[in-house]
Parts: sequence; structure tokens; C-alpha cells
Amino acid sequence: MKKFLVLFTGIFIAVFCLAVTGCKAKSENKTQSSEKPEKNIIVGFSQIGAESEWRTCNTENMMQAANEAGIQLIYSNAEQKQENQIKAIRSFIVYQVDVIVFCPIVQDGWDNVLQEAKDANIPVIVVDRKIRTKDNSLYAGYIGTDSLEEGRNAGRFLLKKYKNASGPINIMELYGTIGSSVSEGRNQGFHEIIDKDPRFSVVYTESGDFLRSRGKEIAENICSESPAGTLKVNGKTIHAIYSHNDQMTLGFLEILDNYKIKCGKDITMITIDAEQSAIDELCRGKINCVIECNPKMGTQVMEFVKSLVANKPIPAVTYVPETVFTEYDALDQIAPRGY
Ligand code: GZL
Ligand code: ZN
Repeated sequence: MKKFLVLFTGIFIAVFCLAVTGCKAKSENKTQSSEKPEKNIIVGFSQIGAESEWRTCNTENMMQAANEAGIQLIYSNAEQKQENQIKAIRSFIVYQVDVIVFCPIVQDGWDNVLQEAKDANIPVIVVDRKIRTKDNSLYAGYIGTDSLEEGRNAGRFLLKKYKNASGPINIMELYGTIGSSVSEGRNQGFHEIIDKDPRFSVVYTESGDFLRSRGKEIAENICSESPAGTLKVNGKTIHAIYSHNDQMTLGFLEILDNYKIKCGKDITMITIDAEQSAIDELCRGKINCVIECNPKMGTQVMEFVKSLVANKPIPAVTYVPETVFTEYDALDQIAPRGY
């Protein structure tokens, strides 16, 4: 039977939804025998929020995997605030969950709360995004997406797209959440590739915080200042846009349509996540390259949870498989994305 303790951060009311089996705080002493029956495993899961289809798929996949594994999940939505994640992790410690799983919205500021989890003998799995810490013993392992490689794939596509062009090729970078490991990785990987080629330069970067609404705002500000039919920033014509996620891209596309700028033709568009809506725009020729960022890591996470409960180690780093979809592919072969 499922038991969910749903934490509503913000007003932080814990609503206890109990199955008939009832739910009791675990016994005081944590040194239960290691052959703990799996059906009693309780995981505290601190999720960033619901800022994109990617994120909601990531959450649903985690919940489904817990259900299939017979693991009870306490889910907390931090609504994009690090302090809510820290509060949720502290509540998981008080509740004495068996394992804490969390997706750090930004890389820094976790050492204290992770030290508290370590002092309480509760192992932590970091998922999706990475943390920056001097003490790697504060968490058992990381599983998620390889944002560096995603950035490199974006750069590789541009080199292919412009292999016969003389240049200069001016790029605008739509940056995700400042301070997040994924945006730093996507930026670093991209520059690793394009910085070797003097034709390419990023002439403008702005953070849209992974939000569709911010993608629209940024596009509106730039289009309204540009000569008809072009995109100009700081006096430079933009030839290509590199966007750190589909939600910002889709917001940007909406505005380009209003200004009759043919994205995918007048301007090259590269985006990351591979939500269905972005694949649909790839098929319509409005996006040139969609880089997959795989949100489905729940099954692997639950296997790691069971290992940790059985006092077995897990790998320090695990990357989920990811691919790239471009205008050069047989687009009718792309399977439905499911998010
Ligand atoms: C990537 C993930 C990012 C997605 C965005 O691993 O953290 O967060 O690319 C989401 O859609 O907001
Ligand atoms: Zn660079």
C-alpha cells in the first residue's frame, strides 16, 4: 500500500495521507537489522519544482519507479527555492527516512544540511543536477544527465551546419538557471567546441531561468529593438540561437513568429531537452537541432536506494543515455517523447 507524506513547501504544511496500514514514525534506534524488508523503505525526494515538461516527467518517472519498487516516497516540491529544499531535507531527517534523493537547483550551499543527514546516518543520492562540495563523502552518488556533453553536441551541430560558411557566425545564448550545474555544463561544453573556430562567437547571453515566460520576454525585448525581419543585439546580427532548454526556446519561437522571423531558416535554433513540442517544431523546420536530456532516471535511482539500504555502495557518477535529433535525420522515425 502506498503511503505518501506530501510536503507543501512555502507554507510548509505536512499533510499525512495514510493508507490503512497506518504510518508511524520509525523506531528511535536506526540500527535495524540490515535485512530490512524492502516494502518498508521510505525515501524523501526533494524536487526543484515544475518549471518544464521535462521536470514534471522527471517527477512522474521517479514516483512511478518508487511505486513499482514498493518504495514509499515522500515528495516535496521546492517551487524553485533552495531554502525550501533545505527545509524539506531537514524534515526528511526528522522523519528518519531511509534514503534522501534530491535535485539541487543550484550547485552551492548544501554542505551544512548534507552534514546533518550524514550525522543522522541517512545516505543521500543527488539526481539530475550536481552539487559543488569539498567533501564528497556528504553524498553516496550522482545520477543524471551529462550537461557538458549536451553542450558539446550543440557545438558539434553548429560546426556541421556551417561547415561551408565563411563567417562570422554570431550566436546568442539563452542561459538556464544561473548557478545550476546544467547551465554551467551546457555553456562550458558548447564553448569547448566552438571556441576552436574563430568564425563563431557568442555575442549575447541572457538567462531565461529555464522558463517559457522568460524566453518570451527576452525575445520581445530583442525583436522590438531589431530592424524588421532580423534579430540584432549590440549592433550585431544574430545568425544562431543556442538555448539551454526547450521551454525558453518555445517562448522565443512564439515571439519570432509575431515578428515574421522565420526561425530554422533565417536563424539557426538549437535547443536542449527534447520535449515533444520541440520535436514537433523540428519537424516543422523551425528548430534545427534538439539535444535530448533524458528525464527518466527513476528505475535506476530506486535500485540505488535498495543498494544503500542493504549497505552496499553505489557508483559515484552515473549518466543516463541521451541522443541528438537534427534536421538531417529521418524525422518521421522519432518515437513519441512522452513529455
Ligand atoms: C536538466 C534539467 C533542466 C532541464 C530543464 O538536467 O535540470 O531543468 O533542461 C529543467 O527543462 O528546468
Ligand atoms: Zn567561448
